[in-house]
Amino acid sequence: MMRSTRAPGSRSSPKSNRGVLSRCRICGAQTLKKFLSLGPSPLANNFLTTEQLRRREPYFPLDVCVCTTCWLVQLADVVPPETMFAQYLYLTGASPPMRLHFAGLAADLVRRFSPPRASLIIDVGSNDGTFLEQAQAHGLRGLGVEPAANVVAVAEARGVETLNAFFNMEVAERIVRDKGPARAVVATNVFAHVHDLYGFVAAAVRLLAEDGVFVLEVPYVVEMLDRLEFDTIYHEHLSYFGVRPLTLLFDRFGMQVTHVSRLKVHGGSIRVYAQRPRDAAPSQAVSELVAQETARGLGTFETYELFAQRVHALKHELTGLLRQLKARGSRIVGYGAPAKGNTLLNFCRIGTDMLEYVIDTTPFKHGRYTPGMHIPVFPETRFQSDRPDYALLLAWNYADDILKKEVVYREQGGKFIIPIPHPFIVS
Ligand code: JHZ
Ligand code: ZN
Repeated sequence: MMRSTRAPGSRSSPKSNRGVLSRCRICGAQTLKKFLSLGPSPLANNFLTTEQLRRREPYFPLDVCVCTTCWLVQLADVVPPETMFAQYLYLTGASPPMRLHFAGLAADLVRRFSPPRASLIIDVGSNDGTFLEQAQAHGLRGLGVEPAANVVAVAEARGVETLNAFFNMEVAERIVRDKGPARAVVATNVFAHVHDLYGFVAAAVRLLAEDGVFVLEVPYVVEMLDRLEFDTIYHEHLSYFGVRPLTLLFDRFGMQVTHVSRLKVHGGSIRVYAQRPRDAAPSQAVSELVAQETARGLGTFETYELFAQRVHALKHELTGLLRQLKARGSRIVGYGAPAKGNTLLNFCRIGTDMLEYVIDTTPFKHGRYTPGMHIPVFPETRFQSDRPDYALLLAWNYADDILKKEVVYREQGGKFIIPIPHPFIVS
């Protein structure tokens, strides 16, 4: 199903099954303007087995555009979703802070909307059922929709009923027929993965009861720009949302963004609530964030050009620091093997000459190699027994928790390198 494209640096024209967008995926205008190219890149979650190391790896362009009409930041290159999501190595529950986060989301839903007992809650892109498990603990009825069969098996094993499917109108119709309408449709860290945003929202609206609420969580583009989180750019993430483009999108469905709150997860995200207009008036937070986005320059192309310049400067700073440490004979490993780590490693060309290995808590990733740079991934125990001089914190979004967890390593002289927004060493 998946065809190989060019290797990095190769000049041959890319052959691939990808699609290239000429119109903005929200407003439809032909006003996409490229501001950053991260080069041909492998798929960020395509951790390779030893067997796959011997074959040619698929590479796709990783160019970022902004629509100068509605100012949605987006990728024009669309890798077919089956290529990325039919099997998925990321497990939400592998990161303890995410378990806490989703317990908070379940409590928030109950507090704000007081759903009656056994109300139906649909989680789209439900992964291993971490959120629905929490919703079920509040007496709600959960149903997940998840395209990756290997991940569905993990969710089912923890008692979360999950449909193995990509979410669309047909799936929504089927759920309404079999289970009735939903009190809430939740979509966390999946909306950015969706090429057909209109089809997705139409299906969610079809699924919602009259008084239902659509709850989205997406990484916030303002945080990406402010904190130089360029590594969150990879093929899975087709859109980088601000509040303004989201209000335009929901408006087309007669839905209103009624509240937005800012969250710490994934380097800074927004939780967005959309409802039918008669259910609630928008909170002040919605207009405040839209105004802040304009003040931050989100509607000006120079803002994005400046970001691109800062990304290139960061690459030089980080690789310079790593080279300096290696020249002194230090041993360095990678801490965490998040998808975004692979954007960072590939863009900065950091390979086994710099990092001996990376460690990660996700069993699916163990024994594999990072896409592109081919660094081996080991369980955490390797790090604990080995105690290298430095750990490059690829999972920088969990810095607080990881620095606490690794207090013994740090007390024994181990140091962390936090790569963004500026390389920073923590003893
Ligand atoms: P983490 C994910 O991206 C997946 P990733 C997805 N593509 C998405 O959209 C974004 O989030 C928003 C490990 N770890 O959560 C677990 C440790 O080893 O930053 C994970 O593999 N030790 C859907 O992949 C990785 O790090 C630890 O102590 O960038 C973190 O991945 C902890 C806390 C985590 O997301
Ligand atoms: Zn647009």
